[in-house]
Amino acid sequence: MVHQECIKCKTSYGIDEIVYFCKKCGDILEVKFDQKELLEKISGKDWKTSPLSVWRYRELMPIHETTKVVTLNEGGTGLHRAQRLGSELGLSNLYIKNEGENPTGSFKDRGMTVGVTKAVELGARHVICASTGNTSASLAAYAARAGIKCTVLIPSGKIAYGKLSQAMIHGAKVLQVKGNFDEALEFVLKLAEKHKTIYLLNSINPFRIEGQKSLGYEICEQLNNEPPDRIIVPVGNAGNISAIWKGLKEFYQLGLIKKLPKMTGIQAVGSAPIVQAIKTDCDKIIPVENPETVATAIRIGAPVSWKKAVNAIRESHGTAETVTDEEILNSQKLLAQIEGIFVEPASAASIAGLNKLIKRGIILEDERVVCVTTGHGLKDPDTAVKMSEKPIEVDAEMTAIEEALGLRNKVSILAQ
Ligand code: AN7
Repeated sequence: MVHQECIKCKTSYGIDEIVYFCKKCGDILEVKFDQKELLEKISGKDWKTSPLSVWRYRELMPIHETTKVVTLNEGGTGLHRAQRLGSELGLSNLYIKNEGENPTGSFKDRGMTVGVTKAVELGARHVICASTGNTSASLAAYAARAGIKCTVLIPSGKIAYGKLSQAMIHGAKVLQVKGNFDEALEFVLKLAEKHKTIYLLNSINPFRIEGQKSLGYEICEQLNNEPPDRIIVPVGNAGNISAIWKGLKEFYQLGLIKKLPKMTGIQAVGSAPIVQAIKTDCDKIIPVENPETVATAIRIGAPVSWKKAVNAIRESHGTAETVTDEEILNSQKLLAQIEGIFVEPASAASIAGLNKLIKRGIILEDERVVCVTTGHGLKDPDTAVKMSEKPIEVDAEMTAIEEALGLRNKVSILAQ
């Protein structure tokens, strides 16, 4: 039977029990399916009959059959062959899985459609999260869709404007905590513990991870069930890389794919506790007290799902790498300018990481690589404007416009 299970001591909890940490050992939980039951559920099922989306995989989601789902058509994002970027970086088979194409502009929607559906199934009337921006934007939208109350705690000053505007317009109660994301998360964990009517939807909630695992399924299906050699993911709180790995492993266990990609996590230099743990082969992370990076989405010093992420990277024989703010911004610009894909800085960390790993000789020219770009560029317009060529102000006159475009001389020569 499908159940929630502690990742450490394996204590089991029902899927209708509201529990965020193991009551015995305090570790985090994951949803576990019975292998046989899953095989029965999907046997004879033709995946191709419904469109590529999170709910194409309904049988693989821990939601009761009769439950009405809360959806805005999430998932089914493009997997774009990036030939020009590939040859620029020295790779012949590069793909971009562009999660900015989701309803609220980030991969978080995959988790929220399942998480908020679960909340409604459990009878919750009030949902909450702490967020660096995208989680709050997504939760606010899905809570609005479900007609339930939403509260979000964000670090003051440091969240991108696009994301803040989303949380606000969807009617969430927005609290700007005078502190960083990690402090905000501590408060929501305590709030959910203390006030049982508030349902917590950070990625500590294993139902969110279930929705996000569809990202792994989709990559496989978009490549005709021949997974890439490597998937590169920006890492913050570490839910996404863990979720993708869970999805890939399930597809493998179901016999749908024959090999597993190397999971590769990228963090910003100023907030890289997971990279540190991987590089020093350590079994614990050392939280970063004051995380800093231009990629505010991944400005997280104490990732709650670090253990799952470290497992995913080690089990898959992948790796982890840091990138500087400068490398992130250069990659964001490059992707926008030679592939036409506009992503937010955190997302560009995957491209910056790829570049670095190719230069270091860790990724070879013939590897098939998928970079996940996690959020849309319009989430953070300020950063994009700051780093781009400024608009040229001109008089409303043809001659001035031609002059600005360098067309003035040619025209006058022709006119003579
Ligand atoms: C664009 O919104 O944590 O490693 O509170 O918005 O699963 O945390 C955002 C994370 C990568 C990192 N890219 O994913 C939040 C939040 C973007 C993001 C991440 C985030 P996780």
